[in-house]
Amino acid sequence: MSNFPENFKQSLEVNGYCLFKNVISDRTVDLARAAYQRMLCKIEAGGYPFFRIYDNYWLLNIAGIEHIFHPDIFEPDLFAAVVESGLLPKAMGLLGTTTPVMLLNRIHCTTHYSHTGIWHRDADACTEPHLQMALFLFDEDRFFVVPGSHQRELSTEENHLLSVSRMACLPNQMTIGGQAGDLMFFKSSILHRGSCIQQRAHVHFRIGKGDPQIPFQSECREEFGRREVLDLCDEHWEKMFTCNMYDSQDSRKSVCGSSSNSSRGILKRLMATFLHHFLFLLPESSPLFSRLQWVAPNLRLQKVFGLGRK
Ligand SMILES: O=C(O)CCC(=O)C(=O)O
Repeated sequence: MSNFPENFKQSLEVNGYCLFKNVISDRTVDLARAAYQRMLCKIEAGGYPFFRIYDNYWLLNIAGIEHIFHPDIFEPDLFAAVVESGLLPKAMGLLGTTTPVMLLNRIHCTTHYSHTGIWHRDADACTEPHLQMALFLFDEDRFFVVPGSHQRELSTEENHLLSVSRMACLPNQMTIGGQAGDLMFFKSSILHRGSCIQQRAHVHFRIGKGDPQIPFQSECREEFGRREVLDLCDEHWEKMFTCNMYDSQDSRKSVCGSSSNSSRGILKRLMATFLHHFLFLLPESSPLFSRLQWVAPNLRLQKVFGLGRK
Protein backbone atom coordinates (compact mmCIF):
# COMPACT_ATOMS: atom_id res chain seq x y z
CA MET A 1 0.00 0.00 0.00
CA SER A 2 2.84 2.39 0.76
CA ASN A 3 4.11 2.59 -2.84
CA PHE A 4 0.65 2.97 -4.33
CA PRO A 5 0.92 5.17 -7.47
CA GLU A 6 -0.03 8.72 -6.54
CA ASN A 7 -1.36 9.66 -9.97
CA PHE A 8 -4.23 7.18 -9.61
CA LYS A 9 -5.11 8.56 -6.21
CA GLN A 10 -4.95 12.08 -7.53
CA SER A 11 -7.18 11.32 -10.50
CA LEU A 12 -9.68 9.65 -8.17
CA GLU A 13 -9.65 12.59 -5.74
CA VAL A 14 -9.90 15.33 -8.37
CA ASN A 15 -12.00 13.76 -11.13
CA GLY A 16 -13.79 11.09 -9.13
CA TYR A 17 -12.51 8.14 -11.17
CA CYS A 18 -9.32 6.46 -12.36
CA LEU A 19 -8.48 3.67 -14.77
CA PHE A 20 -5.89 0.88 -14.53
CA LYS A 21 -5.04 -0.50 -17.96
CA ASN A 22 -4.53 -4.19 -18.82
CA VAL A 23 -4.78 -5.63 -15.34
CA ILE A 24 -5.53 -9.14 -16.62
CA SER A 25 -4.13 -11.13 -19.54
CA ASP A 26 -6.04 -11.81 -22.77
CA ARG A 27 -6.30 -15.47 -21.82
CA THR A 28 -7.85 -14.53 -18.47
CA VAL A 29 -10.32 -12.24 -20.24
CA ASP A 30 -11.35 -15.12 -22.52
CA LEU A 31 -11.85 -17.50 -19.61
CA ALA A 32 -13.81 -14.89 -17.63
CA ARG A 33 -16.04 -14.16 -20.63
CA ALA A 34 -16.78 -17.86 -21.05
CA ALA A 35 -17.60 -18.06 -17.34
CA TYR A 36 -19.92 -15.06 -17.66
CA GLN A 37 -21.69 -16.69 -20.63
CA ARG A 38 -22.29 -19.81 -18.52
CA MET A 39 -23.79 -17.66 -15.76
CA LEU A 40 -26.04 -15.91 -18.25
CA CYS A 41 -27.20 -19.23 -19.75
CA LYS A 42 -28.00 -20.55 -16.30
CA ILE A 43 -30.18 -17.54 -15.52
CA GLU A 44 -31.90 -17.65 -18.91
CA ALA A 45 -32.70 -21.31 -18.27
CA GLY A 46 -34.32 -20.37 -14.95
CA GLY A 47 -31.51 -21.83 -12.83
CA TYR A 48 -30.65 -18.80 -10.68
CA PRO A 49 -33.04 -16.19 -9.25
CA PHE A 50 -30.76 -13.34 -8.16
CA PHE A 51 -30.57 -10.97 -11.10
CA ARG A 52 -31.97 -7.58 -11.99
CA ILE A 53 -34.04 -6.29 -14.85
CA TYR A 54 -34.37 -2.54 -15.37
CA ASP A 55 -36.33 -2.37 -18.62
CA ASN A 56 -38.62 -5.34 -19.01
CA TYR A 57 -38.78 -6.17 -22.73
CA TRP A 58 -39.87 -9.22 -24.72
CA LEU A 59 -36.66 -11.23 -24.32
CA LEU A 60 -35.32 -11.61 -20.79
CA ASN A 61 -33.38 -8.35 -20.35
CA ILE A 62 -30.84 -9.19 -17.66
CA ALA A 63 -29.06 -6.04 -16.51
CA GLY A 64 -27.23 -7.40 -13.48
CA ILE A 65 -26.21 -10.75 -12.02
CA GLU A 66 -26.17 -10.51 -8.23
CA HIS A 67 -24.00 -12.34 -5.69
CA ILE A 68 -21.31 -13.87 -7.82
CA PHE A 69 -20.02 -15.88 -4.82
CA HIS A 70 -23.35 -17.65 -4.38
CA PRO A 71 -22.71 -21.41 -4.70
CA ASP A 72 -25.41 -21.73 -7.37
CA ILE A 73 -23.70 -19.27 -9.74
CA PHE A 74 -20.04 -19.10 -8.65
CA GLU A 75 -17.59 -19.47 -11.54
CA PRO A 76 -13.93 -19.95 -10.54
CA ASP A 77 -12.60 -18.45 -13.80
CA LEU A 78 -14.49 -15.23 -13.15
CA PHE A 79 -13.20 -14.82 -9.62
CA ALA A 80 -9.69 -15.81 -10.76
CA ALA A 81 -9.82 -12.82 -13.14
CA VAL A 82 -10.87 -10.53 -10.29
CA VAL A 83 -7.99 -11.74 -8.11
CA GLU A 84 -5.48 -11.41 -10.95
CA SER A 85 -6.63 -7.81 -11.55
CA GLY A 86 -5.38 -6.78 -8.11
CA LEU A 87 -8.76 -5.13 -7.53
CA LEU A 88 -8.77 -5.61 -3.78
CA PRO A 89 -5.23 -4.42 -2.92
CA LYS A 90 -5.78 -1.47 -5.27
CA ALA A 91 -9.07 -0.66 -3.51
CA MET A 92 -7.29 -0.87 -0.15
CA GLY A 93 -4.62 1.53 -1.40
CA LEU A 94 -7.16 4.00 -2.75
CA LEU A 95 -9.35 3.80 0.37
CA GLY A 96 -6.36 3.84 2.70
CA THR A 97 -7.52 0.86 4.73
CA THR A 98 -6.15 -2.52 5.74
CA THR A 99 -9.60 -3.78 6.76
CA PRO A 100 -11.76 -3.58 3.62
CA VAL A 101 -15.29 -4.96 3.47
CA MET A 102 -17.16 -6.00 0.37
CA LEU A 103 -20.55 -4.30 0.34
CA LEU A 104 -21.80 -5.39 -3.04
CA ASN A 105 -20.77 -7.71 -5.87
CA ARG A 106 -22.52 -7.99 -9.21
CA ILE A 107 -21.99 -8.28 -12.96
CA HIS A 108 -23.52 -5.44 -14.97
CA CYS A 109 -24.45 -6.78 -18.36
CA THR A 110 -26.12 -5.77 -21.59
CA THR A 111 -27.39 -8.51 -23.89
CA HIS A 112 -30.41 -8.39 -26.18
CA TYR A 113 -31.17 -4.67 -25.89
CA SER A 114 -29.19 -1.45 -25.45
CA HIS A 115 -29.14 -0.01 -21.93
CA THR A 116 -29.94 3.50 -20.70
CA GLY A 117 -29.44 4.19 -17.00
CA ILE A 118 -30.47 7.24 -14.97
CA TRP A 119 -28.25 9.80 -13.27
CA HIS A 120 -27.62 9.03 -9.62
CA ARG A 121 -25.07 8.92 -6.81
CA ASP A 122 -24.47 5.85 -4.65
CA ALA A 123 -23.37 7.96 -1.67
CA ASP A 124 -24.06 11.52 -0.54
CA ALA A 125 -21.99 14.27 -2.11
CA CYS A 126 -18.73 15.00 -0.25
CA THR A 127 -18.78 11.66 1.60
CA GLU A 128 -16.71 8.56 0.97
CA PRO A 129 -18.25 5.58 2.72
CA HIS A 130 -17.06 3.27 -0.06
CA LEU A 131 -15.56 3.04 -3.54
CA GLN A 132 -16.94 1.28 -6.62
CA MET A 133 -15.15 -0.51 -9.39
CA ALA A 134 -15.69 -2.23 -12.72
CA LEU A 135 -13.47 -4.90 -14.24
CA PHE A 136 -14.29 -4.81 -17.95
CA LEU A 137 -14.73 -8.08 -19.85
CA PHE A 138 -15.67 -6.21 -23.05
CA ASP A 139 -14.77 -2.77 -24.38
CA GLU A 140 -17.04 -0.09 -22.91
CA ASP A 141 -17.09 3.64 -23.43
CA ARG A 142 -20.48 4.94 -22.35
CA PHE A 143 -20.33 5.26 -18.59
CA PHE A 144 -21.40 8.87 -18.06
CA VAL A 145 -19.95 10.96 -15.24
CA VAL A 146 -19.78 14.60 -14.26
CA PRO A 147 -16.12 14.90 -13.24
CA GLY A 148 -15.60 16.46 -9.83
CA SER A 149 -19.29 16.18 -8.88
CA HIS A 150 -18.43 13.94 -5.90
CA GLN A 151 -17.12 17.04 -4.15
CA ARG A 152 -20.25 19.17 -4.35
CA GLU A 153 -24.04 19.22 -4.20
CA LEU A 154 -26.07 19.56 -7.41
CA SER A 155 -26.00 22.99 -9.02
CA THR A 156 -29.26 24.83 -9.67
CA GLU A 157 -28.91 24.07 -13.36
CA GLU A 158 -28.35 20.34 -12.74
CA ASN A 159 -31.35 20.24 -10.41
CA HIS A 160 -33.49 21.83 -13.09
CA LEU A 161 -32.24 19.54 -15.89
CA LEU A 162 -32.73 16.42 -13.76
CA SER A 163 -36.25 17.48 -12.88
CA VAL A 164 -37.00 17.42 -16.62
CA SER A 165 -35.19 14.15 -17.38
CA ARG A 166 -33.18 11.65 -15.31
CA MET A 167 -31.14 11.04 -18.48
CA ALA A 168 -30.59 14.74 -19.22
CA CYS A 169 -27.43 16.02 -20.88
CA LEU A 170 -25.62 17.69 -17.97
CA PRO A 171 -22.99 20.43 -18.29
CA ASN A 172 -19.46 18.97 -18.41
CA GLN A 173 -20.71 15.39 -18.56
CA MET A 174 -18.34 12.98 -20.23
CA THR A 175 -18.20 9.29 -21.06
CA ILE A 176 -15.52 7.12 -19.54
CA GLY A 177 -14.87 3.40 -19.66
CA GLY A 178 -12.15 1.03 -20.66
CA GLN A 179 -11.18 -1.89 -22.81
CA ALA A 180 -11.57 -5.54 -21.96
CA GLY A 181 -9.06 -6.26 -19.21
CA ASP A 182 -9.07 -2.71 -17.74
CA LEU A 183 -10.18 -1.83 -14.22
CA MET A 184 -12.02 1.38 -13.39
CA PHE A 185 -12.51 2.86 -9.92
CA PHE A 186 -14.98 5.61 -9.18
CA LYS A 187 -16.21 7.48 -6.16
CA SER A 188 -19.62 6.29 -5.03
CA SER A 189 -20.62 9.94 -4.60
CA ILE A 190 -19.87 10.98 -8.19
CA LEU A 191 -22.89 11.77 -10.35
CA HIS A 192 -23.00 8.94 -12.88
CA ARG A 193 -25.17 6.81 -15.10
CA GLY A 194 -24.55 3.59 -17.00
CA SER A 195 -25.34 3.30 -20.66
CA CYS A 196 -24.41 0.80 -23.32
CA ILE A 197 -25.15 0.15 -26.98
CA GLN A 198 -23.65 -3.24 -27.71
CA GLN A 199 -22.93 -6.30 -25.59
CA ARG A 200 -21.08 -5.71 -22.34
CA ALA A 201 -20.22 -7.30 -19.02
CA HIS A 202 -18.21 -5.86 -16.19
CA VAL A 203 -17.65 -7.24 -12.73
CA HIS A 204 -18.78 -4.61 -10.27
CA PHE A 205 -17.81 -4.28 -6.62
CA ARG A 206 -18.49 -1.82 -3.84
CA ILE A 207 -15.81 -1.91 -1.18
CA GLY A 208 -15.72 0.09 2.02
CA LYS A 209 -13.52 0.60 5.02
CA GLY A 210 -14.25 -2.01 7.65
CA ASP A 211 -14.36 -1.19 11.29
CA PRO A 212 -11.94 -3.46 13.17
CA GLN A 213 -13.94 -2.71 16.35
CA ILE A 214 -17.02 -4.50 15.05
CA PRO A 215 -16.70 -8.18 15.87
CA PHE A 216 -16.69 -10.59 12.97
CA GLN A 217 -19.88 -12.61 12.70
CA SER A 218 -20.14 -15.59 10.44
CA GLU A 219 -23.81 -16.53 10.56
CA CYS A 220 -26.13 -15.82 7.65
CA ARG A 221 -23.46 -14.34 5.41
CA GLU A 222 -22.83 -15.43 1.86
CA GLU A 223 -20.69 -18.51 1.57
CA PHE A 224 -17.42 -16.68 1.05
CA GLY A 225 -15.62 -19.10 3.29
CA ARG A 226 -16.15 -22.12 1.04
CA ARG A 227 -13.00 -24.00 0.00
CA GLU A 228 -13.83 -23.42 -3.68
CA VAL A 229 -13.61 -19.67 -3.10
CA LEU A 230 -10.76 -19.58 -0.59
CA ASP A 231 -8.55 -21.72 -2.85
CA LEU A 232 -8.54 -18.91 -5.41
CA CYS A 233 -8.01 -16.07 -2.93
CA ASP A 234 -4.78 -14.18 -2.49
CA GLU A 235 -3.89 -13.04 1.03
CA HIS A 236 -6.09 -9.90 0.77
CA TRP A 237 -9.24 -11.68 -0.32
CA GLU A 238 -8.73 -14.46 2.17
CA LYS A 239 -8.28 -12.01 5.02
CA MET A 240 -11.35 -10.05 4.01
CA PHE A 241 -13.53 -13.14 3.71
CA THR A 242 -12.36 -14.74 6.90
CA CYS A 243 -11.97 -11.66 9.14
CA ASN A 244 -13.78 -8.59 7.90
CA MET A 245 -17.24 -9.52 6.63
CA TYR A 246 -20.16 -8.60 8.85
CA ASP A 247 -23.62 -10.11 8.59
CA SER A 248 -25.44 -6.98 7.55
CA GLN A 249 -22.97 -6.12 4.84
CA ASP A 250 -23.92 -8.47 2.09
CA SER A 251 -27.10 -7.90 0.19
CA ARG A 252 -27.86 -11.50 -0.61
CA LYS A 253 -31.58 -11.22 -0.87
CA SER A 254 -31.60 -7.84 -2.54
CA VAL A 255 -33.03 -8.60 -5.95
CA CYS A 256 -34.86 -11.41 -7.67
CA GLY A 257 -35.43 -10.70 -11.34
CA SER A 258 -38.75 -11.63 -12.79
CA SER A 259 -40.47 -11.33 -16.11
CA SER A 260 -44.18 -11.61 -15.41
CA ASN A 261 -46.10 -14.08 -17.54
CA SER A 262 -49.56 -12.85 -16.60
CA SER A 263 -51.49 -11.53 -19.61
CA ARG A 264 -51.08 -8.01 -18.24
CA GLY A 265 -47.33 -8.57 -17.79
CA ILE A 266 -46.95 -9.96 -21.31
CA LEU A 267 -48.89 -7.05 -22.78
CA LYS A 268 -46.74 -4.53 -20.93
CA ARG A 269 -43.54 -6.22 -22.11
CA LEU A 270 -44.78 -6.27 -25.69
CA MET A 271 -45.70 -2.61 -25.51
CA ALA A 272 -42.38 -1.67 -23.90
CA THR A 273 -40.49 -3.56 -26.61
CA PHE A 274 -42.50 -1.90 -29.35
CA LEU A 275 -41.88 1.57 -27.86
CA HIS A 276 -38.18 0.79 -27.30
CA HIS A 277 -37.80 0.21 -31.05
CA PHE A 278 -40.39 2.69 -32.31
CA LEU A 279 -39.18 5.68 -30.26
CA PHE A 280 -35.55 5.30 -31.25
CA LEU A 281 -35.65 8.69 -32.96
CA LEU A 282 -36.06 10.40 -29.59
CA PRO A 283 -32.91 11.16 -27.59
CA GLU A 284 -32.28 9.40 -24.27
CA SER A 285 -32.80 12.75 -22.59
CA SER A 286 -36.38 13.11 -23.86
CA PRO A 287 -38.67 13.79 -20.86
CA LEU A 288 -41.00 11.10 -22.24
CA PHE A 289 -38.62 8.33 -21.12
CA SER A 290 -38.33 9.87 -17.68
CA ARG A 291 -42.08 10.00 -17.43
CA LEU A 292 -42.69 6.44 -18.68
CA GLN A 293 -39.77 4.96 -16.70
CA TRP A 294 -40.30 1.46 -18.10
CA VAL A 295 -38.95 2.12 -21.57
CA ALA A 296 -35.79 3.62 -23.08
CA PRO A 297 -34.86 4.24 -26.71
CA ASN A 298 -33.11 1.65 -28.88
CA LEU A 299 -29.54 3.00 -28.98
CA ARG A 300 -28.56 0.33 -31.51
CA LEU A 301 -30.99 1.75 -34.07
CA GLN A 302 -29.84 5.27 -33.17
CA LYS A 303 -26.29 4.21 -33.98
CA VAL A 304 -27.30 2.62 -37.31
CA PHE A 305 -28.96 5.90 -38.32
CA GLY A 306 -26.10 8.03 -37.01
CA LEU A 307 -28.20 9.58 -34.25
CA GLY A 308 -27.39 10.16 -30.59
CA ARG A 309 -24.03 10.79 -28.98
CA LYS A 310 -21.00 8.69 -29.92
O1 LIG B 1 -23.40 0.39 -15.61
C1 LIG B 1 -24.50 0.23 -15.09
O2 LIG B 1 -25.40 -0.39 -15.62
C2 LIG B 1 -24.81 0.84 -13.77
C3 LIG B 1 -23.61 1.39 -13.14
C4 LIG B 1 -23.96 2.12 -11.92
O3 LIG B 1 -24.79 2.94 -11.93
C5 LIG B 1 -23.28 1.84 -10.68
O4 LIG B 1 -22.34 1.05 -10.70
O5 LIG B 1 -23.67 2.41 -9.66
